[in-house]
Amino acid sequence: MLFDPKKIRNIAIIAHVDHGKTTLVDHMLKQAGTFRDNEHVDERLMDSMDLEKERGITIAAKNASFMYKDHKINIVDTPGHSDFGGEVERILNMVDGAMLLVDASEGPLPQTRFVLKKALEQNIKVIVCINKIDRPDARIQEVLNEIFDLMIDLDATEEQTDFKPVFAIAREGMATADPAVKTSGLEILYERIINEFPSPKIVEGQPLQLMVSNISYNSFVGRLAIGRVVSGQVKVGDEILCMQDKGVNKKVKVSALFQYRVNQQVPVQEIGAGDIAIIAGLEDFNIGDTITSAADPRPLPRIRVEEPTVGMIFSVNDGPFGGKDGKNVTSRKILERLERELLHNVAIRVEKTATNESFKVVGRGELQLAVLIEQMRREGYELCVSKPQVIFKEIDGKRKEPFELATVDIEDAYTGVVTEKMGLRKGVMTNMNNKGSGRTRLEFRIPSRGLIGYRSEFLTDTRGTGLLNTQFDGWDDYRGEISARNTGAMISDRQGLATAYAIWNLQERGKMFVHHGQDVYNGMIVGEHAKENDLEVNITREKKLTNVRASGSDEAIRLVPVKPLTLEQAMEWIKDTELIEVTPAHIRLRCRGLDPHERNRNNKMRDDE
Ligand SMILES: Nc1nc2c(ncn2[C@@H]2O[C@H](COP(=O)(O)OP(=O)(O)OP(=O)(O)O)[C@@H](O)[C@H]2O)c(=O)[nH]1
Ligand SMILES: [Mg+2]
Repeated sequence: MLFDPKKIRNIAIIAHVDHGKTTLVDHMLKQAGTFRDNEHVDERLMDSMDLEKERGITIAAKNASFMYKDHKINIVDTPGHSDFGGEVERILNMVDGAMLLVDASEGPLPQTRFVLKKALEQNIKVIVCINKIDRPDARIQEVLNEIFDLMIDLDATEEQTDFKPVFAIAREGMATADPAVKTSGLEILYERIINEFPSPKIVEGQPLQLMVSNISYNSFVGRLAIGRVVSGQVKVGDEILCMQDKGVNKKVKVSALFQYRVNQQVPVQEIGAGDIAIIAGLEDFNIGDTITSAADPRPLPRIRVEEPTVGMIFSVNDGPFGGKDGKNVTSRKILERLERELLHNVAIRVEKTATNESFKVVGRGELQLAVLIEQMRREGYELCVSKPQVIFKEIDGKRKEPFELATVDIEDAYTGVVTEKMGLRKGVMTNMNNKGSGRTRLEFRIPSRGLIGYRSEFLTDTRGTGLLNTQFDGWDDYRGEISARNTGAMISDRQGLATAYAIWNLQERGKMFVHHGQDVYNGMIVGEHAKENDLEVNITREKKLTNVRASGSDEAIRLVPVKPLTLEQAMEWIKDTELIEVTPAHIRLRCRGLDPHERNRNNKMRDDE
């Protein structure tokens, strides 16, 4: 359907992680009367992927659309976690306005800075919304000042810094111009969206141009390209040209068209300039491609996103249990899956390695890679992955490494220990702000390398009360060695079943990873040795039976309960010489080389050092 572009608003919701974007979008859709009164609507409707529901975070940007009065509002919910920053960067291409949400207590955090910077760079109109004003620790005026300072810091124009904030309690679906006055809905937010965000800019009299900014899939028609129609219009049956990277052009016919109604894709016959189109018919395309008229093709400039900073080696599971519970286990299957990921994940790259059995996957952060591995696991893949490694660069003959801006928010009592640990990891404090409420905010600039494996230690050090946020902050001189884990591994020296008796004997020497009755193999890591060196152990040992009963009662076997390691815990724990074996049913740790002779050689080398 052709819609008057003046009545269209294309907007994105951007913020730091957990500041309430998805919750706000929920209420915006509901209050716009998009559901029947008795219709069941899931909470955080837009977080539709399984992993999003489980983790309570948004991973992929998603479109929706609703009507407010006679206006059509196309809205994109974006992820706030910095590892998924690439999603935000490409989405800003599709919109003319961005609603910046800021938590009334936490204030602007690293990802707030990142998304605001990207929006300002693209000259997108920003409306500031202070959310969660119901929090007992809300500090609205201070947060407003902090946002102002951030804008100045990012070289915002006078017009941009002269913002008029909205205040909200997204969870209650309420927005207000005055935090002291409660309202009963989001009226003011809708009004500001249609009055302050511009209608889409349209180049008149030009043929069809659309940049693919998002990708979706429909089991009837296949892969779908999503983007804003910059000029012209598109109809079912049209001949279009998909202009790809490196000058590759493909001519195809539009087989179907869809538009969003709330979060559903509904078929339409034609879509005009300014609106968001979902196009079927092209199988092979990528984010950043231009879809344009076949008769008069005109490419749009490609989007560039920030470079990846962390990589992991993904390889075939060549352990003795390989193929036991996965259905996709060959290197060919793994490569196919990774190539499929590249089609919609702009922030990930796959590089070949010296062998055909492994690939280097690079991305924005450990969480992004962990999510990919977790998805593959659920799809029946088996693989081994290495410890995450940062990517080094050579600039003017000097070795450079990625840095992060780490913001920690902790109880005053923990500033000592956190500062010390950050220092060991080559972090330099750049800011300290005692909020006077018993909590302190510290900022560090630290090599990304130093942060790998630090999160769980940070949580332990702050008794689970600390908040740690990081944001990529450019490349800088290599800062030298950073010491790794200072404990060894307990390595099973044979295949068999772990016994309670053996675990009971070993558990005082460290932390166990396996439980009684679990299958183990030669070279599998069954526990953490509290000392620095690795320890070869027989975890299958049975208690010797004797004819003579001991005079007293046998010592009771009390086992410390073992929680299976999660993928992320495993990623934090392992060293370069170790691997994580990932299968649909198990996360195991193992030595890189399973040959015991080789292992002994390596151990000797370590002892000599
Ligand atoms: N107190 C309070 N909590 C809120 C409010 N809005 C959202 N929350 C809570 O904040 C948490 C995060 O909300 P989400 O909507 O998932 O946040 P998000 O910004 O979409 O998070 P990501 O997509 O992962 O970046 C949830 O537990 C919400 O219930 C609010 O106005 N007040
Ligand atoms: Mg969300």
